[in-house]
Amino acid sequence: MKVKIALAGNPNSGKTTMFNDLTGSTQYVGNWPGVTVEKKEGILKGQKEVIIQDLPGIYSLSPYTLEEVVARGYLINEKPDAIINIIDASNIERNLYLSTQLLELGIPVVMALNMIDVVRKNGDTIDIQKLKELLGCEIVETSALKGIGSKEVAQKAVELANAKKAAAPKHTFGTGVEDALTKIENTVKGKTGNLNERWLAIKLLEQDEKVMEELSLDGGTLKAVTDIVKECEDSLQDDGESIITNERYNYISKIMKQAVHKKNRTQKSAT
Ligand code: BGO
Repeated sequence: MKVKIALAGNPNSGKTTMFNDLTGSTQYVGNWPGVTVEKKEGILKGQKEVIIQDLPGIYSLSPYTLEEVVARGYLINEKPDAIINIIDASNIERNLYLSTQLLELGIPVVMALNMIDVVRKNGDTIDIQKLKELLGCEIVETSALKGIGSKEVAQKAVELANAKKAAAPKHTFGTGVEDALTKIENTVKGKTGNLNERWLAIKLLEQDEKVMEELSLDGGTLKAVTDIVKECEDSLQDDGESIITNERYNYISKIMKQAVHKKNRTQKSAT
């Protein structure tokens, strides 16, 4: 049986470099159906049964750009067996925004902490053990440019895919948000097709139009969800999308404080 592994990350994280390293000359290039966004697929070197699906470079799984819609559609509908989330470790704070969302999909995730050569050259350090603990996924340090770690990250993804071991995200939102999410999950239970219920609840709290449109809930359920969202928005005095976004940023700041040590930051604060 074929194993499908998706390669997801921000633009400029080194995705193309890693994809080439993993697949060599076995690439098929086309377009995603109905759009002029490039679709690249390849076979993992030395492992004929493993397909690597390169996804468009994205910053988030929101529905605002064509690339986001394509990448999200693939992850949600095709459900790859595992995701390699490649991040530019020298820009970790910005890159983690997408990671927090990928971890919520209920799919096994391994993070490739790419550009680790740049991190080391800058004199910065990342506490991998702490990062694993805080994120709840496997992490491999890589330098796609130098061919370091790519094989290990792919191997880890294959292992997780075979074990069907979904990421166990450690992030929880604030109590008010978690309460609303649980209520939404209970309201839409049994009406979500094969979509991950927690992911869907987050999207409904964000009032994600594309998800609402595709899910086409009946009037009663939609009203119940809208009431829960409104109650949460009123009590936190913000709109659903901003509430979720702000909480993601707070979580990322906590990760930065606990797991990332920037040499320049220390120098600045010492003066
Ligand atoms: C140029 N380490 C380092 N140091 N650089 C890396 C690594 C790594 O681990 N991985 C990738 N790069 P893409 P997306 C470039 O192209 O794979 C570099 O968008 C240049 N080009 O070589 O394209 C990689 O697919 C001129 O750099 O990323 C590339 O995700 C001067 O990161 C860039 C300097 O990689 C983006 C760099 C003409």
